[in-house]
Amino acid sequence: MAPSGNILAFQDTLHASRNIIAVAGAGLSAASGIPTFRGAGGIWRKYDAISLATPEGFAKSPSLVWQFYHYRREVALRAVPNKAHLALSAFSLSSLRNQIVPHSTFTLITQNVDGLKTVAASEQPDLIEMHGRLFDVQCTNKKCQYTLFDTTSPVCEALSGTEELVEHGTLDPEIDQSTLPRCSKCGDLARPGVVWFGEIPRHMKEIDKLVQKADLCLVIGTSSTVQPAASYAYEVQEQGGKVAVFNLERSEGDEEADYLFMGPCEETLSKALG
Ligand code: BJW
Ligand code: ZN
Repeated sequence: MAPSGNILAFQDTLHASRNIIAVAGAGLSAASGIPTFRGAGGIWRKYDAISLATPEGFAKSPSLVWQFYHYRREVALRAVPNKAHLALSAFSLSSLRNQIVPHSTFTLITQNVDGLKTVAASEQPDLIEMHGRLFDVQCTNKKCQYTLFDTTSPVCEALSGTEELVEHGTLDPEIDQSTLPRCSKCGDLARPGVVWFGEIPRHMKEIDKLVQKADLCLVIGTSSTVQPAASYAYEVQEQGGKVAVFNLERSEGDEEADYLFMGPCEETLSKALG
């Protein structure tokens, strides 16, 4: 059966749910001015994912990868949460949510690394950043692995101003490694604390438990092309739960959803959760 776009029917399902998860992607932050990865205007249209978002890419050129992530940090630092973040923040507050959905739990599992949901509310034990965080600076030395949450702008002097190169699509491969971000404990080269292709996402055990008990999965602003996040909705449905997709465009597997709300999630989400 084709997914329903009926918001009242969705709200009936929402009210009857007990363990709700949301799986979010780049579309959640698009209205805050943070580019998505795929599709029109997506980062992977301009830059090669294998060079910039794999451990092998970093090993080959830490300089190129740091310029890319420095640029992304600067964009995220200037961004403010949009209406979709605010709707999720409000819904995550148990005092507000339980007026709509009594005795329920809610966890936002985000693939986004921009930290924007974190900025939107103060009380957030229910946020899982499965692809890490842009502002984590992580030691590459396996024996150390120290990670510092650091919002310093720029993250190091050598990267200052290189954001213009990124905007023009020309990166400088020549930046000396010794001037790139270093571990504040052991002094070795640091890397962005994000999860690249081929790496295991964060908090997998916690996520698996949440997915296994979820009876409703909201899929928000993700192309649902990257595993394992793309499979959570399917798993929830397999165990008898419901799935609602909020996306500007059609996304992978959305024809199987119970509900499909096409349009900017900053509009559709506030209506659906309101
Ligand atoms: C809006 C909107 C608006 C816009 N309102 N909507 C072959 C087959 C199958 C799998 C694999 C394979 N080869 C390798 C794999 C695994 C691989 C994978 O899935 N690759 C596929 C691409 C094929 N996955 C991994 O390697 C992962 N690790 C893993 O699998 O480990 C094994 C393991 C798992 C579990 C247990 C044990 C072991 C790691 C994946 C890491 C992904 N990293 C990145 C970079 C992170 C750092 C950074 O930000 O730079 O994560 S890649 C990039 O894609 C980023 C995103 O989080 C991720 C997902 O993208 P997202 O968020 O969906 O963005 P878009 O741009 O794709 O979509 C945006 C959507 O928004 C669109 O639909 C728009 O329409 C919509 N939209 N405006 C509503 N206003
Ligand atoms: Zn270290």
